[in-house]
Amino acid sequence: MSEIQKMDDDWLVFHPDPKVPDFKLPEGAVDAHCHVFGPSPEFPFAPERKYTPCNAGKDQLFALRDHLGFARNVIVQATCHGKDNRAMVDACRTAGDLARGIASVGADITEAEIADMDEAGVRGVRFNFVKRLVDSTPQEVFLTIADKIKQFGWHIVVYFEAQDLEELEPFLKKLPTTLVVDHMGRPDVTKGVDHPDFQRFIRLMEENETIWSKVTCPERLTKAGPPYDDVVPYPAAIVERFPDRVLWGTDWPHPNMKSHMPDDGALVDFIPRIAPSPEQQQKLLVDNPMRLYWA
Ligand code: 0GY
Repeated sequence: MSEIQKMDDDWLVFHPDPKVPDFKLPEGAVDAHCHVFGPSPEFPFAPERKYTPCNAGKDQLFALRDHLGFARNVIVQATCHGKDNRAMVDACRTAGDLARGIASVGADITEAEIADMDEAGVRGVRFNFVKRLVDSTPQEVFLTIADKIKQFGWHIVVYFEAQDLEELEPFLKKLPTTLVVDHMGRPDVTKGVDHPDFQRFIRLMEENETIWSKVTCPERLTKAGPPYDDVVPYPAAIVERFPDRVLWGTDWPHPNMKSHMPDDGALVDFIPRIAPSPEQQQKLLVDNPMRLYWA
């Protein structure tokens, strides 16, 4: 097996040789959270980026999809490309019906630009509130964008950390589309599922039927490391309570991972630990993403 490499600023390059998963994905499974980085110089990274990733282009993503046994991808615009969606859109166009995209846009986005991305397979925008990844955006800007994209039937993906939910909640409730929360709102897994922070997130989903969660990124949330035993109770609780509003993805190529680089095949093997029944797996991996992105 080739060795995992380090980037200059200490974060790791994606796993070069992931295992074939032991868990057999259901037919038509969707990797609903992954990215493409470059390759630069064809698709340069944004000047305002907070990190510079390795190149990880569409061909490598599609090879991983086939290796793991997925049928489709949802490619999420990463902050290192800012609002320049060309790499993501190009990957969607290449994949045709096998990929959908989530873009990052400004309030000046035009209807023609949205229509063009829609035609390429983009189905939503991402609002990022994680301070280490982006400079803060005024709420009016997000509301303007939301107003423009809702006419296309798009939805909004939001990325925030658990400690920020209390302050963000009133704003999230103003957004007029389905909301998909990245990585369960990043719970602190040392606190336990009964902690008020995680219970706030559960209550948010309970009270708002338009809010979905990606039950993703054990490798980011863990303190214990692989096989991520400390993370299991959090996604398992969400899948159990909200089986029709959950999505799963690899998060390949795993930006900003410094502690360890996950084996993507081992991440797939994590799925039956958080969604034990075949019914839950079918909803999580096929029915839910197909309803949200392909209907
Ligand atoms: C993720 C998580 C991260 C990065 C980004 O867009 C991004 O740069 O999403 C992170 O650093 O937590 O979902 O890939």
